[in-house]
Amino acid sequence: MATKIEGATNRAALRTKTQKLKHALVKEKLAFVMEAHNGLSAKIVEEAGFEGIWASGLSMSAALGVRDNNEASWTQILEQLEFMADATSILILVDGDTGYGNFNNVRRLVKKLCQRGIAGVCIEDKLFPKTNSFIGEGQPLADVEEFSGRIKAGKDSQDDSDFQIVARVEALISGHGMTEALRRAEAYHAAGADGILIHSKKAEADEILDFGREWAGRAPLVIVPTMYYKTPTDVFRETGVSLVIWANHNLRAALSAMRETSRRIMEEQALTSVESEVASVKEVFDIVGQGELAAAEARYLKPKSGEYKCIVLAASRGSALGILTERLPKCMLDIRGKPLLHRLVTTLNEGGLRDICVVRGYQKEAINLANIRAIDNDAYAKSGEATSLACATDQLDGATIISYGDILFRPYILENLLATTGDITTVIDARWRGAGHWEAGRQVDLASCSRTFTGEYLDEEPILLTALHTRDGDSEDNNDGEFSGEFIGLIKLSTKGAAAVKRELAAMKSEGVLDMADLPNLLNRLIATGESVEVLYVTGHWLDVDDAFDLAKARNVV
Ligand code: SPV
Ligand code: MG
Repeated sequence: MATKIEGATNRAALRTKTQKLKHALVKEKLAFVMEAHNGLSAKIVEEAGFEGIWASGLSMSAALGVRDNNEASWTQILEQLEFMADATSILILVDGDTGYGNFNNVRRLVKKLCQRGIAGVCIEDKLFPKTNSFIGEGQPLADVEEFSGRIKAGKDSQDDSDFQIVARVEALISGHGMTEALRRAEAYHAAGADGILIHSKKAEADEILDFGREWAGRAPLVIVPTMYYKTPTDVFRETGVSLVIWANHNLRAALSAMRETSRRIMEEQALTSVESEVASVKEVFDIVGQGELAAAEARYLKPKSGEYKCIVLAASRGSALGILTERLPKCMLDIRGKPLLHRLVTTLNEGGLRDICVVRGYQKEAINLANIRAIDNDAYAKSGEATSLACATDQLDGATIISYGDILFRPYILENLLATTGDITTVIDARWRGAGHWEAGRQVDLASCSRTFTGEYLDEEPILLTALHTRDGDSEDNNDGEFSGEFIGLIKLSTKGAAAVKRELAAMKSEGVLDMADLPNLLNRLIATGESVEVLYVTGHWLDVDDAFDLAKARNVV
C-alpha cells in the first residue's frame, strides 16, 4: 500500500499552471486529466470541469491525420499545444513521447514548453521515432542511464522551477517484468523525475496494482487505464495512485460522431435528420468566445457610420418665428420646397446614419417624415433640450450623434465629426464673429476651449471644451475675447460617451434640475465631472433657424 506523499501545498496559494500540476501530483486526493488534441477539445475538457488536460500524442497525431510514430514533428505538436494553452486556463500535461531524440532534444523541448505555458511533460523510456505502446510486442527500450540523462537534462532546462517532468516506464508493456519496471522507476526518480507513469496494456489492472504496492509512494504515480478501463476508480485510490490519465476518449468520441454524421449526410443527401443531433452553429460561436469579440469591438473599434444612432432634438416651437410656427414646429418650416428637418435627415442619411430618432413636442403631428422614429416629449412647453434628450435615453446605447432639429450643415462637417476619436465631441464654429448671430445681439452658446482655432495643416492635438456660456450677443458687458467659437448644436458620443451622458441625465433628474436644462448645461456638467469633451472646429458652413432673419437667410442659401 502506498504511503501518502508529503508536501501537498495549500490549493489557494497555487497560482501558475505548473504549481497546479505539481499539486495534482503530490496531493493525497486522486486527480484526473482528460485528453484533448486541439484548442476546441481543450476547451471542452475545461468546460467539463477537469483540473487538467492530457495532450495526447496519439490523439494529436490522429487529429492531424497521421500515425503516432512521430510523423508530426515536435514543432507541429508545439503549435497544437499553443492553441490549447491559449484556449484554456487549466493545466496541460503533454505527452512528449520519447522527448523527440536524446537529452539535447529534451532540453529544447522543455524550454519551449515552459515558454508556452505548459505545466509538464511526460517522456517515455523508448527510442525515437516512437511507436504507440499498444502496437506490437517487445518494443525496444532506452538504456536506463541514457534515459536518466534525458530526465536530468530536462529538469536542468526548465525555466519555471515548478515545471513537472513525468517519466514513463514501458518495461511492463515491453515484457520485461516487474523487477525491471521498479528498477527503471527508481532510476528515473533518482534522476529527478517528478512522477512515474507506469503503463500497462493488460485488460486487468493487476500489474499496475502490484507495481503501486511495491512502489509504495516513493514518487507520485500516474496511470493510463485505457486497456484496464473496467477497474473501478476506487481501486486506484486505494493503491495510492496520484493521477489518472483518461488518454484518448475525446478523439474517439469525435471519430464516432463525425463518421456517423458524414455517413448519414452522404446517404440521405440532406441535413434534416442530423440537425438535431449535432451542436448548433450558435454553440460553435459560444465555445470560441464570439461574444467576447463583439464586446471588444464595441470597446476598441471606431463604429462605422451605419452603427451610429442619431437623436434629433426638435420639440420646441421656435416662438421667435411668431405666426410662422403657429401650426408647425420650426423644424418643419419650408426651406425652398422641403421642410428643414427633411433636409437635416437627408444630410444625416447621406453621412451613413440610418437610425434616426426625432424627439417631437410642439405640434408633434406635423413631424411625419417617413424614415425617422419619433419619440415624444409631451412636457415640451415646460422643459428644455436636456429633457427631450432624456426622453430618448433608450437610443443612448452605443455611439450616438445628437443634433438640434433646427440646424443645417454641410455634409463634410458630419463626415469630419464621425472621424474624430474622442468620447464626447462638440462641433464649434471658430468663425463665430462676423457670422451674424453675435452682431445681431442674438443669444449664442459660446465656447471656452483649451486652444483657439489655428487653421494649421498639422494641428492635430485634441482640443478640449472647458465651458459653454450662453450670452446675448454684442452687448457691451461681454468680453468676447475669452471665447473660441460658437456651439452649433451637434455632438458625437462614443459608446462610453453615451453612457456618461445617460449617467449625467439621470443625476440631473434626481437633483431636480433636468427640466429647464439645455445641452450647454449638460455639457458643462459633464466637464465638471471630469469627462473630456473635445472640440471639432469648423469655420462656417452651417446655419440655424431661430428667427425670421435666419429663415430668410436659410431660404436663400440652401
Ligand atoms: C497517448 O495518449 O498518446 C499515450 C497514451 O501515450 S497511450 O496511447 O496509451 O500510450
Ligand atoms: Mg503517446
